[in-house]
Amino acid sequence: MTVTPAVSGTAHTTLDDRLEGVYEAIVRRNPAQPEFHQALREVFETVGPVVAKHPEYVEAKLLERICEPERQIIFRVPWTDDRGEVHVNRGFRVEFNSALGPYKGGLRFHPSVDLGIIKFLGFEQLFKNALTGMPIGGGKGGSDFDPKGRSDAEIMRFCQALMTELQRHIGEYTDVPAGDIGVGERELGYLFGQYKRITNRYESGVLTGKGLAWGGARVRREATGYGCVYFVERMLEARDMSLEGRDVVVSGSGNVAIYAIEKVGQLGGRVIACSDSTGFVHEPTGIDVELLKQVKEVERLRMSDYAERRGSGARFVDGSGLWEIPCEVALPCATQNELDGDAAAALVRNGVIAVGEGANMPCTRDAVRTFREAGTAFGPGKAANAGGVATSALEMQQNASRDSWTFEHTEERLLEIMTDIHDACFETADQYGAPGDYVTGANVAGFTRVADAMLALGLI
Ligand code: NDP
Ligand code: 2IT
Repeated sequence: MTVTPAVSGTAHTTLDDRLEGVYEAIVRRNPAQPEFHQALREVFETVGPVVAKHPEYVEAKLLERICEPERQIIFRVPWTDDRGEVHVNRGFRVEFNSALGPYKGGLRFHPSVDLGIIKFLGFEQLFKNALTGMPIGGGKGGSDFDPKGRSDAEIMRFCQALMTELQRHIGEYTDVPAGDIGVGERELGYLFGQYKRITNRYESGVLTGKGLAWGGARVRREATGYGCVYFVERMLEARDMSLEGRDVVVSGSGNVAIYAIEKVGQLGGRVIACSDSTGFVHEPTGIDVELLKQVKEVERLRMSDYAERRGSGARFVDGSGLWEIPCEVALPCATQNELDGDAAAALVRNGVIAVGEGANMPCTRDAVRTFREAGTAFGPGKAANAGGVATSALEMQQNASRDSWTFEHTEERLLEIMTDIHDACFETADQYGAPGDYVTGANVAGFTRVADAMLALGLI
């Protein structure tokens, strides 16, 4: 499987008339949700040929139905801080689509969370989950709660308050949340503890990303970052290249970033920079991933603290500029729209050959266009970061059978799944006349799986 790295001409910028009308109507009906519109637009720009080939999709108003979540839940989350002061946050769970299985997707705690953010994430999740080939539908949730600077006791009380309402909407066969930004093993523990208390059920399959001692699965913690690097390795292989000896820049320093950095090292590459929301560390000899885990996961400190501990070889730079560091592979693993057109142009100018979206929609539309026109191997998030949710589905499988797999076996399954996703995207792009264009491949393959299941289930 080899491809010439040229996808120019496939970077669609206009919508078919038929789709334009549907898109405009959805935007009018969902005002002030720019991230949701952006995610919709990207899918609409690539599924035109599928819709043209399937009149039954048009007749059944599949697009209109897929873009309307099955259920959108918004609720009050009152909690008290350590001084006894009362706070009121907003909780969300958007149950987007259950044609392929129970709603599945993470919970995000970040002050920027609003309905539009959760809807964009839920919409992406739906197609991502379909691409995994596992029996999971799409959903997403979270809160505008800001965990930064909060004590452990405050985090626990907030999680308990959120779950007091969320518990009535979720369940092993209904909706299975997991982590995302600001939600990791600690938060999932408090959430699971409260669910268990209220329901009086040890229902392991209601959440994924759990700790190993209480129903979790090996490799879930590593899965998104590892999976993203496997996906990039497959894209490089399709061009007769590999990660070996390559300089890589990663954004973020959270769950996805840390394990992407670890896997790049295992495959012979070198991560020379990573970041947090305040700035980045540039370390030309390579980020020390064990120290990074200690600083970020154990001590919950900042990248500036990492640089201080590393000494003179590592330089902390306040603010932006991460993507100006010359590298051959870029892995945006922090948040949406963190890499814009100018950053993409700088990366292309400096000779980037592959980009894998570890985060959800980290590249702006301009950035994606720049990469596609330059012929950069570009792995969109719904394909490249699907390893996390795929391993969540493996966790559900282990919970259902009360089994616990080894690290090696689980990682092998992850590798197979990422390879299958790569191949499905690659082959679909080929079939639709856009060789090497993983954006078209991922959107068309994901959309078709959801659309066919919805058709089979009647008017849902
Ligand atoms: P974490 O909370 O563990 O880490 C998030 C990282 O991104 C931190 O370094 C954070 O820096 C940085 N970040 C967050 N918001 C911003 C911002 N507005 N500007 C700059 N940097 C920011 O989250 P994850 O690693 O779990 O998630 C990262 C991305 O990956 C998200 O897009 C998420 O949706 C996606 N994802 C996560 C999966 C998972 O299994 N966890 C699966 C698939 C995708 P700081 O600490 O300074 O805020
Ligand atoms: O964006 C994502 O895929 C996640 N945050 C993980 C979802 C999950 O259910 O494991």
